[in-house]
Amino acid sequence: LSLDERLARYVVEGTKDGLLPDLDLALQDMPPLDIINGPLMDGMSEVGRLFNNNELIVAEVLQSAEVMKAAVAYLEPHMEKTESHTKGRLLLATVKGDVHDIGKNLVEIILANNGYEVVNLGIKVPSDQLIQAVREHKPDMVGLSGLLVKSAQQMVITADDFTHAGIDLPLLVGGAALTKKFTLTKIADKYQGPVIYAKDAMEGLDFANRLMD
Ligand code: B1M
Repeated sequence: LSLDERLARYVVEGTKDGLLPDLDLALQDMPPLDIINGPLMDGMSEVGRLFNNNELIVAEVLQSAEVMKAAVAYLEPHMEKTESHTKGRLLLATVKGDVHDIGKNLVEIILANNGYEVVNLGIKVPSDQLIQAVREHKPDMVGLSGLLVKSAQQMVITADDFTHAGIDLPLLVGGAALTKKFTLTKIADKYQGPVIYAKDAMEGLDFANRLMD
């Protein structure tokens, strides 16, 4: 197998045997983010496909998620960073009812490495907790992640709750079940502030940079 195929296979098979030496090899000619967005994400897509076809069970998907997390944690120190946290503060969460956090944590790593202070509230975060955290941490923007179809709906509810709480901070949303169209119609419809859809963590960073400029 090629190196890319081996990296994807660690994720698909949920095994870490040999993962770190292969990540070291990959680091010799690829930036860490390309390793994540390329072979590791290919592996995760395959896991999603197999799970969808009932060829994997939740326990096996969890193992794959552990491998992905271990790989991201190993690659993180190799990413380029700016030293200061001066560009702005992002409050970040996976919405209520959703436990998926790998994409959210990637957003945290990428923004934190690029000069943002990130307050990560974790998973399954309901709007009242978000509203309280906005008041406490006074962020410059709020980031919501969610991978389930029902999470997209939960973002609409959260946007509506924000509006009723008088919050109009820029809202950055992302996750597999979301689309730009859903964001600009359903979510924006309930929100009094700007809403931005990011298809991946880098796009999230681009939007954050544009907002803070
Ligand atoms: Co689940 N899961 N899962 N899962 N899981 C999906 C999402 C699913 C599509 C799989 C499938 O059926 N093909 C499906 C959703 C169906 C739907 O609603 N459309 C699904 C399901 C059904 C479920 C359960 C209901 C299964 C069950 O229990 N029967 C259950 C839900 C539990 C719950 O949330 N209440 C469940 C559980 C799990 C595990 C716990 C086993 C595990 C998650 C572990 C964890 O996160 N700690 C898991 C996993 C790993 C997946 C898949 C296979 C991979 C997700 C992932 O981590 N991808 C996923 C299938 C898939 O997506 N192909 C699937 C890698 C990650 C880097 O990508 O998070 O998309 P992602 O982030 C991307 C972009 O979306 C974007 O940037 C990232 C790339 O740079 N992004 C943002 C994300 N958030 C952003 C925020 C931003 C900006 C960009 O700004 C704030």
